[in-house]
Amino acid sequence: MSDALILTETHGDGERRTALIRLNRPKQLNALNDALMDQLGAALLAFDRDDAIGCIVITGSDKAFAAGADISAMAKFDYMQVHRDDFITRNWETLLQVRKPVIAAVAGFALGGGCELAMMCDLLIAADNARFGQPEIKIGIIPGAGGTQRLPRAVGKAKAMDLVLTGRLMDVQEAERAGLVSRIVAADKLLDETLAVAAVICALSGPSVALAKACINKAFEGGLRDGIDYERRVFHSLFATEDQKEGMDAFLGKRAPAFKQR
Ligand code: DAK
Repeated sequence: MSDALILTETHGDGERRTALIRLNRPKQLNALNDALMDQLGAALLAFDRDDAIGCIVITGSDKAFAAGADISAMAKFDYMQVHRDDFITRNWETLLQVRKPVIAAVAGFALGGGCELAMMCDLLIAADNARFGQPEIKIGIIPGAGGTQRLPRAVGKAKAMDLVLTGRLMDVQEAERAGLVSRIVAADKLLDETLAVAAVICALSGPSVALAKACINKAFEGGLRDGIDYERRVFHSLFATEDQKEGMDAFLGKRAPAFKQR
């Protein structure tokens, strides 16, 4: 499918593999449009349902993770159209429904909607040529896919204001220092290093990984007391899993755990 807007493959040789999704509009620096986001959402939900998949990676090209929402598509929109079509909400946030970990492997530009997509992921592993920004202000709009909310939570108010109000880009070192990026790796090792992290996650207990992700998202999205209460309920519930028994028995028996994913 040469005109596919995403390309998918799987990696790994364990019981659970990693799904790799490549954004595939190279000539437009992976600018995001409705059709691409529909395909991305469908692939994410299918991999989330697939018991043979333990972790999902989203990546772009060497030059761009994604340079933002497609400006040529947006230029024609008017208020009633974006309101009526529920632009963004209808199909751009499907990623948030995924319970398995999703890693963004970012090289090159991650701008506007591309930076917002990366911020919706759970881990962000970046090549040393990655650049991040919310430059929407330069084209007369503001971040509209969560950027004004997730960026300050990730990098703090001062830096978020600086980036959003000036539209400047930040390099990967600044992004890592500020807390947006989990790890920086050499550009030519981006996929290898990301797939290695994904393989570690795939070998763990899927239920506890999914619930750990849900708890951290509570911390990110809500208040402290609600988050602690939620964590406590989830923590208790893990004692109903076979993997908790196995993990602890294995530790006490000084052997590797054989998780059953239940
Ligand atoms: N959209 C469409 N095409 C894009 C694009 C984009 N965002 N970014 C790049 N391209 C296209 C260029 O037009 C060019 O196409 P051709 O001229 O070759 O046909 C091709 O990709 C290569 O780009 P350049 O020639 O510009 O490449 P350079 O290396 O010189 O520059 C760049 C790379 C990333 C610095 C530059 O392309 C750039 O500044 N791009 C725009 C970045 C940007 O402004 N991103 C934010 C987009 S706005 C909303 C919710 C969310 C959003 C909006 C509304 N609502 C709820 C209503 C989100 C908005 C955005 O993301």
